Parts: sequence; C-alpha cells; structure tokens
Amino acid sequence: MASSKSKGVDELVVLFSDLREKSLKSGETLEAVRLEFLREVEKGSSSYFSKIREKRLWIFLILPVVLAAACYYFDVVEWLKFREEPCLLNVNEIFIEVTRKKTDCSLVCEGLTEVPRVSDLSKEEFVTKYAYTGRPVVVIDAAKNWSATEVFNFTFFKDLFEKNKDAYRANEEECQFFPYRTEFISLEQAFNMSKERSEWKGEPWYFGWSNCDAAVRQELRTHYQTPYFLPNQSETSEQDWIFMGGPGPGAQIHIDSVDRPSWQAQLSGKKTWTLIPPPECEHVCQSMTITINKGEIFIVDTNQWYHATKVLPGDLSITIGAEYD
Ligand SMILES: O=C(O)CCC(=O)C(=O)O
Ligand SMILES: [Fe+2]
Repeated sequence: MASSKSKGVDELVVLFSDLREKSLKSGETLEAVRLEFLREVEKGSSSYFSKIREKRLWIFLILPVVLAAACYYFDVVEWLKFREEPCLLNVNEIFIEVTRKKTDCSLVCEGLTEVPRVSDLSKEEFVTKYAYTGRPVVVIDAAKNWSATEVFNFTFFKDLFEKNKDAYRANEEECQFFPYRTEFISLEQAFNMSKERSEWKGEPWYFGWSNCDAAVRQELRTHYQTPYFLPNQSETSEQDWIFMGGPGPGAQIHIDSVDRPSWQAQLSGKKTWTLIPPPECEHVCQSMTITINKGEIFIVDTNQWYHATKVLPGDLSITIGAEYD
C-alpha cells in the first residue's frame, strides 16, 4: 500500500497533469492554467495545497524536485523564451516560502477581519500600530494633494524614459521589470506598445517596474512627497516601484522576499488587493480584500502576506511606492 507521503505526491502530480492537460486541450493558455492552480491555492483548507502545506517539511523537499522535473519536461522551451513564470508554480515562490521568517500571527493579523481605513494618521500612531507590525492599513488622505495624481499617465512615463534613455538600461541592469501577463520583455518594449493599445483599445496590459535612474527619480519626486505619517528618521528606499495597467487582473498571488515593508500610493484608478495570511497563521487569521482609491496610500508588508491585485473598471491604475524602514 502506498504511504500517505507518496500518495500526496501522486495526488499533486495528478492534479498538475490533469489540470494542465484538460486546460490546454480546451484551448487555455499556460498562464490560465497557472491561474486556475492558484485559484485552488486560494480556496483554503479543503484544497490540495492546503493539505500539503500542513506537511510543509516533506513537501518542500519533494515539491521543488517534482516541479523542476515538470518544468523541464513540459516547459523548457517557454522557460528559455519567457523566463518569467513559465511553469504552473514558480519554483522561486517555493524557495521564498521555505526560507521565509515565520510570521508572528498575533502581531500581524490575529483578530483582523478587515483592513482599517484611517485619516489624519499621526507618526506616533503609525509607528505603534502599523509601521513595523505587519498590520495593513489604508491612509485615505495621504496622497490627495500630490501633483502626481494629475500628472502621471502612460504618456508622462513614456516621455520621461524616452528623454532619459539610460534609464531603460538602468532598469534592465540594476532594477526589475514585471511583465505579468503581457509579452513584453523589457520596460522599453512596454513603452513602445502602439498608441491604440496604450489607450486601452487593444490587448489588455498590466506591468510594473522599479526605477534605478537618478534623473528619473528626481523628476518623479517633484510630483510626490514622502508620506506625511512616516517617522522623520524613517528612510524611504531610493527605488520607486511603479505598477500600471487597465481594468482586469494585476499581480498573481505571491509573497515577496524584500528587505522591508512598503507603502503604495494609488494615483489613478482603483485597485483591489487580496491578502492571504501565511500558512502558519491560517488558524487564527483570515483572508481579506481591500480596494484602494485614487489619493489613498496602502501600507502592507508584502513579505508576510500573500497578495494579488486586480484593477477595477474605470481609469488606468497607476501606483507608486517604496520600501521604508
Ligand atoms: O501593485 C501590484 O499590482 C502588485 C504589487 C506587489 O506585488 C508589491 O508591491 O509587492
Ligand atoms: Fe508583491
């Protein structure tokens, strides 16, 4: 009789191949297959992944091997072509999960049923309640007066980068570009999409990047300030993160491995975040969704919450953010 361990692996392999085969046969793309799998992850305790997560130790030893093998057999070509998330589950995500510092559930999420929305937040209150606890919060009056809410749009960013061509190289060499579901392989390629598509009359798009160019940083910072509730001694990272795209899916569910918590200001459009507590907190914490409106700032520790985003119907969503300490 098969042991429960090998049965678990068998179930996972069957789940992977069934899902993949059925979906591909019905004309789905690999990305759609991957999303379907992640939806299963989100379903919680009854899902395969939840059961598997209870057995973290062995699964984290075996799963990477299974996934690497699956990626090798099925997706090696895509892997070489697209590099960004070629397989059903990014092996890197498992690595992050295994190496992640375990969350202090009582500090981060216990008893939290919705993300608070506050205004007039003092530096003291921010520091004691939110800044370093991992408890998410929306500050609704934080970015209302920034000229970025008037000035930032697709053309503004495109022109800024075209004026500072070195900034494209800096992004490629020192910073990051996230194409999400698009075919773009660089920021330069993204900004060179057709005018029609940039105006949301063609293929949908959503992408994000971090900026490593000093001239671009200087220009961007004339249109926004350090959020008023950050303590004076708090340092905001030099790297701005910008995410931009129209209604529809944004970032897939993931957890990050960055150095610090971050703030993200919604400068145009509306974006909904899904937050899922890490596995060790599932028994005392719950998943939540929160919509961030134009002019609001969202504080979230993306190292402790699994998160996904979705742009709501209406204007293009543009956000800017940075890590702080
Ligand atoms: O804004 C988004 O769509 C995703 C942002 C994100 O994943 C992050 O800030 O860690
Ligand atoms: Fe993230």
